[in-house]
Amino acid sequence: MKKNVFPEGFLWGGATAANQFEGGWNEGGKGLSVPDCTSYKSNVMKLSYKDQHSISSKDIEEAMASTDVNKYPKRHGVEFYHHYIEDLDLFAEMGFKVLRLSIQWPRIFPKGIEEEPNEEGLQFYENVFKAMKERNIEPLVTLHHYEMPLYLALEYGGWYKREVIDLFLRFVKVCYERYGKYVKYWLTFNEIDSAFRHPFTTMGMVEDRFPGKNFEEVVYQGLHHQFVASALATKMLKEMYPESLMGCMITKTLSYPENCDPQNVLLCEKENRKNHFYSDVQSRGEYPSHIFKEWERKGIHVQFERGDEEILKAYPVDFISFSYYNTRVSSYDPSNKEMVSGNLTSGVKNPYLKTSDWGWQVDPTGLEISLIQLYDRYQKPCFIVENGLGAYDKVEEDGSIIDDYRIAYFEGHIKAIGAAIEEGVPVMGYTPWGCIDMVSMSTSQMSKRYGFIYVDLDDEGNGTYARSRKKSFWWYQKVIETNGDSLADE
Ligand code: BGP
Repeated sequence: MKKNVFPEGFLWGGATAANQFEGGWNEGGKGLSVPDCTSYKSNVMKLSYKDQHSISSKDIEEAMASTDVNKYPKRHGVEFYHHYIEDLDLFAEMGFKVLRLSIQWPRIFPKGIEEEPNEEGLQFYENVFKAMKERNIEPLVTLHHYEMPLYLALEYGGWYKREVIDLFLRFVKVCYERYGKYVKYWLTFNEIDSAFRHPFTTMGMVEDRFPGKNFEEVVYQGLHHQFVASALATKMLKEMYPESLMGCMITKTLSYPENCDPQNVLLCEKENRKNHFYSDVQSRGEYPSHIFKEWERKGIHVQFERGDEEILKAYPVDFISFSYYNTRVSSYDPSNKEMVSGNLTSGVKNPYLKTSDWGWQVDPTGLEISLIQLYDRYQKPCFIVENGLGAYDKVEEDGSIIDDYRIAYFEGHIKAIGAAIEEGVPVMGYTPWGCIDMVSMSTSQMSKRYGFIYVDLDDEGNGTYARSRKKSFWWYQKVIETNGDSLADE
């Protein structure tokens, strides 16, 4: 990589989500959130995908009756709620220009249906935004990062009920009114495409609560409501803060064909197109025709109300944000082939790639391809709002953590971003996931660590929550200080 590749004002920083980071699950008037009910299973790595992620009404009842924070680790997160000054100081020391964080809906509207917001919850985020301003850290706010009030999941079938759009917009309006002066960059739904991978967390939907219904149709209906809500939240932002910017957020699951057999290439094309369906709706403002064809084939009916299509068209997002962890291989005949998993997907192993401790395939070049693909498709600026390596870290006797594997991972991916910029892609910024260790979304483990900052806490909830700097902390500090030039060739 050459010097001076990253533009002036490039937004270097890190990414978090309240449900994995914040803790304070029953403090400050907060209501129960969907992820407060996802449990840690000590044998999680041995379980099948289905057993890792399935949730029933019975599991939820059990969770509601329990005050255990170690069985439900997202309840304690890493206690940002009580450590936010210390954490923001550490981010500022690294030189962060931006911090991605989410506002938990049930902290502001505990059940989601109240007429008036919960002042204590509002005040908490206001304190955080003020403290960020004092440290010159720009917020990038996700309005919905798997954090629907549990009440709505149980009483409304999550996003299945159309009324939820209005309830969400009530929450969004309060956020804009109170925080609009601090926040310029917003995202509506985190990884909106995860609706099918984990409908409970993304949509507040539990399959056993829809007896006799085609659950795929139910999820598509909820998704349509989220698309409409996203466009209306964009409309409201433009009316209240015309200078502010709204982004969509997808999981970029780039697929490669297994080989040049046209059948594999065709399948790969279709898989990539399916991944782009979500950003197509949010950026182009219309459903791609292949989705209507799919519904026709499957006999799926999704109810559109009058005006929905106009709303989607009139209020597309300003920029394309995405998470990027791994790539996939499309094979029309996957039998007898080695399989790998990654970010709640699985596929055939790519022989050219190494895998992480959790079996996710590491592929920096795929990030350059993804940026080129997304920019060519939408011609809108791109923002990588999640990327990182979940790994086991070892604390040495002197307390240091030598995470050279993480440094190597980031070096490869940041150079790939530089290469995409050299190819003409406008990239707004880069916020590595879990810039401080936090509870894993998929496995609820603490041992799956992504951070530049270590948090003393284990999978069972033992630890002091003390923060310490890993070797990558100073490495990233240097990258930011030199605007990426520390990685340039001599
Ligand atoms: C994304 C989610 C994050 C996050 C990350 C890493 O899909 O948006 O919330 O946690 O993946 O996944 P995990 O924590 O399961 O390793």
